[in-house]
Amino acid sequence: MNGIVRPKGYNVSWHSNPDIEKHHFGHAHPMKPWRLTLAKGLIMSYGMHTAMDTYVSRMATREELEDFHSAEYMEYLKTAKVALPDDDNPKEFNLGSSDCPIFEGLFNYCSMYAGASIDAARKLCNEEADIAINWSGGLHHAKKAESSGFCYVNDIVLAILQLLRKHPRVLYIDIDVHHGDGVEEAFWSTDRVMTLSIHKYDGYQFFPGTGDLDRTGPDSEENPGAHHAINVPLADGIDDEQYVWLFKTIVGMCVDRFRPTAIVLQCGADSLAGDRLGRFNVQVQGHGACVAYCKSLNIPLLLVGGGGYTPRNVARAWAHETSIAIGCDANLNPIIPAHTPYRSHFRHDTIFPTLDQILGEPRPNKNPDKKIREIVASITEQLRFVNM
Ligand code: TV1
Ligand code: CA
Ligand code: ZN
Repeated sequence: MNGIVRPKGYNVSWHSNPDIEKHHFGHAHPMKPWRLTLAKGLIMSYGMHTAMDTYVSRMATREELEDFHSAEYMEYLKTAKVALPDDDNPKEFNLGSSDCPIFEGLFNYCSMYAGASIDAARKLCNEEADIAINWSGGLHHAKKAESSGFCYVNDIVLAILQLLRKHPRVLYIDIDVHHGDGVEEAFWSTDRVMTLSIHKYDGYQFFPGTGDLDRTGPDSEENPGAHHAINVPLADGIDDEQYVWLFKTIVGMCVDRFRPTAIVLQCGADSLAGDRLGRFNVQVQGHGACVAYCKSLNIPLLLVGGGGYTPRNVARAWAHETSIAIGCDANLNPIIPAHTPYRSHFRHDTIFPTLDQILGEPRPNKNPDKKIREIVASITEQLRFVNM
């Protein structure tokens, strides 16, 4: 079976729940929890579940959710009723917008993906796992009392709050194509969390419209969180070579300067080529190289999902990244096993469907190397203000 062996003395925990996958945001909505079913099918057909501690995630409690979110917002989220299309929608807490619809089972969906991230963080705190994985999490836009950009509950913030009980410093890294604004804002005023987001930024249009290079945290004498927000704004079409170089260079500098004792990596797969919403040219290999680099730092690592709107490519990336976590990536046959559920979804043209080849028109690369080097220079300067 593809040579999957459990690594000795190294534990990976995998947190998932099939109930999460059954929710629907609505007919035309790009967020499809079903992509998690596709990813799980791939992970299991390769036999990777045998090399991990697997947990069926539970629902987060109200108390746990209110570690970050306001009680009023959580009450509204729990009782919000699915609106009829012709209803005059009040949109309290931004709920019921086209991005954040109220759908059947919404509160259960939110509690389950949050419960999985909280449990995953606790596995790291108890040293029961070296890497903990929740592909259903990573919903980085949610605010204390507001849903935003397909995100209702911020499982990442909740997980980092768990890590902070034990860990003095947490580095948050976000490779989703969108700016990780909700996590950045939540830890805006503390020097115990450094946030780093790489994303598409065009000044105004691309969601959420924030994340320019000079957004580094409120700069004031009294604020310990000043300079602890790092933003890497990019243009369309960045390729693997530039992306992976930038990632390793900047994460390397942040680790040297900040010395995190835990890392949370949001692995949003909408930074891949061919994504329905994203505009980058990153391949499964390049996306995975970011995960491999974080693993190589030998710091407790939490992997969460995030965006990703071309389901077959999301499944490819997260299956590949699961194999990197376990350390069996080199032993995988790139041809997707014959018994994989929904295998036909991975087929393109006449060739055998493979794990790492994604289909997508390459987009013209609008990122000159000079610009990439200027970003690194600017962050180098910023990090001089981070004192440990
Ligand atoms: C319903 C049906 C909703 C079709 C939303 C794309 C849709 C989008 C839809 C969409 C869509 C956005 C905005 C809305 C500004 C707002 C999980 C007033 C084809 C982490 C969230 C992107 C990304 C939100 C989430 C963005 C994540 N883009 N079709 N909505 N308007 N919203 O631009 O970071 O990946 O697009
Ligand atoms: Ca990002
Ligand atoms: Zn995204």
